[in-house]
Amino acid sequence: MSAREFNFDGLVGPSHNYAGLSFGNVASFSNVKSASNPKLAALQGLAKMRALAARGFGQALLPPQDRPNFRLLRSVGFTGSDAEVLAKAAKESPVILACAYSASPMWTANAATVSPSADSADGRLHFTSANLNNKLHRAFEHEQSTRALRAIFKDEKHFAVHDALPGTPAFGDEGAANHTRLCKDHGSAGVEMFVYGRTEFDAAATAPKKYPARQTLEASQAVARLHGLSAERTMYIQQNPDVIDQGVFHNDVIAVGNANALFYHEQAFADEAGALDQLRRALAGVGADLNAIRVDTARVPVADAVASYLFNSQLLSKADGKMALVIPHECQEVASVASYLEGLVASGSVIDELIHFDLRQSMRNGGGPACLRLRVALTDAEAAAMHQGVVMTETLYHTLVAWVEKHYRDRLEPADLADPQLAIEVHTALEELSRILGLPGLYD
Ligand code: SUG
Repeated sequence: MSAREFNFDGLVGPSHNYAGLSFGNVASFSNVKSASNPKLAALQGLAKMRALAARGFGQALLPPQDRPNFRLLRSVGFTGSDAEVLAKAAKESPVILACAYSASPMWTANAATVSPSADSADGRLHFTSANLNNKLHRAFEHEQSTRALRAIFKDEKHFAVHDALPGTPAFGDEGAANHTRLCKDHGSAGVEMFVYGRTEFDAAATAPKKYPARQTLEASQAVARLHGLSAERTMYIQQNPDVIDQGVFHNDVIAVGNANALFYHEQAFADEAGALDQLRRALAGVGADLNAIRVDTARVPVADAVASYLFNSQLLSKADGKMALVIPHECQEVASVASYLEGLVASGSVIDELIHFDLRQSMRNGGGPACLRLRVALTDAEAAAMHQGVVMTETLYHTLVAWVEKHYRDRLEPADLADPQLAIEVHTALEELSRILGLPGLYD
C-alpha cells in the first residue's frame, strides 16, 4: 500500500523560555536564564513548516500545551487562587514555576513513538505517548499529548493511541527521538530500531557516568509490545554511553534514518558493527539494502556534531528518489561540519540537497529540526481519516502568523514567569488556537 510521511511539527507555545531544566543537554544548560523571544521562536518554526509544505512534503502540526501547568503546581502544595499559586511558586521555588511554564512540548519527536500500520499486527497505526519521566518539566506532557493525538487520530478503525508507560525509571521513555524506522518505502513493512541508553534490570550493562540515560531497554520493549511489532523486524540497539556523557541526550542528536538510509556518527552506537549487521539482515527481510552513511570522528568530532546538530536533521525523501537534509544554520557555522556537508552533497550520495533553517530560538534549548517534528507515515485512507485542521497550508500558515503576532511576547525573562498576566495571555491565545485548528475543548 502506498503511504506518505507527514512531519507533525510542534507549534512553539507562548511561554517559550530558557530555564536550564535539562541536565545532560548542553544547550539548555548553557543558555539558562537568558531572555527568550517566544514570538520569534514560533515564527521560525512556522517558517520551516511552510517551506517544507510548499516543497510538497507532508506537513502538519501538533498544538502547544496549556501553561502554566496549574495541576503540577497545586499537586506540590501551592494553594489558593491561580494568582496566589503563581505568587507562592515564584517566591518559594522559581524553578518549579519554570517547569510548569515550560514550552518543551514543541519538541514533538518526544511526544510519542509511532509505528505505521504496515508494521503492526492489527494493521492500525499505533502511537505511545512518551512519559518523559527523566525531567520534571517534561514528565506531565504525555497527558496533553495523548489528548491531542486522540483528537487528531480519533478513528479507532485506523488508529490506536496508547497511554504513556508507567512513569518510573525502569520505563524511561523519550518517544521517537530514540526510534528510527527503516524501510524500502513508507507504505511497506519496515524495520523499527529502538535505541536505548541503559538497561534497568541488568546490573552488568554499561551506562553513562556523567549524564542521565533517558531511554531504557525495558521501555523500548514495552512500546514494541503495545504496537504489536514482529520480532524479526524490531531491533534494540544500545547507544554509546560515552557520547551520552558528551551531551548526546537523545539518539536523534547522533543519528537519523529515512527509508533505507542511516546517517550516523561513527561513535553513535555501543557496538557499531553489530548494529549495522543486525540492521542489514533485518532490512534484507523487507527487500531493502541498507545505505549506511557513516561520519567519521576524524571528519566531525562528537563535540562538533553536538554544537551544530548535524544529525538532528530531517532526512526527507524527494520525488526523484534522492533525499534532502534539513539542517539548522549552526551547521554552516561549525567548520568541520560545513566542510563535511559540502563534500557529502558533491559525492553522489543519496543526500543531494541541503535545506537550511534559522531555528536559533529552539536550538538554544537543544532542539533542532528533528526534535521539532514527529514523523507519521500515513496511507491515503489514514491521511483522509485524521483531523484535517492541523495540516499545514498557506492559509493556515498566514492565520497562525497573525495569531502569533497578536498574542505572543517578543521577550520573556525568568522573572516574567511570576507575572499573573502571562498566564491569562497564554490561556487566551490557546483558546483562540483551538478554534483555528478546529479542535474545540482541547484545553478544557
Ligand atoms: O528534552 N530541552 C529539550 C530538548 C529536546 C530535544 N529533543 C530531541 N532531541 N528529540 C530536552 O532536553 C530545555 C528546557 C529548558 O531548559 O528550559 C529542554 O527541555
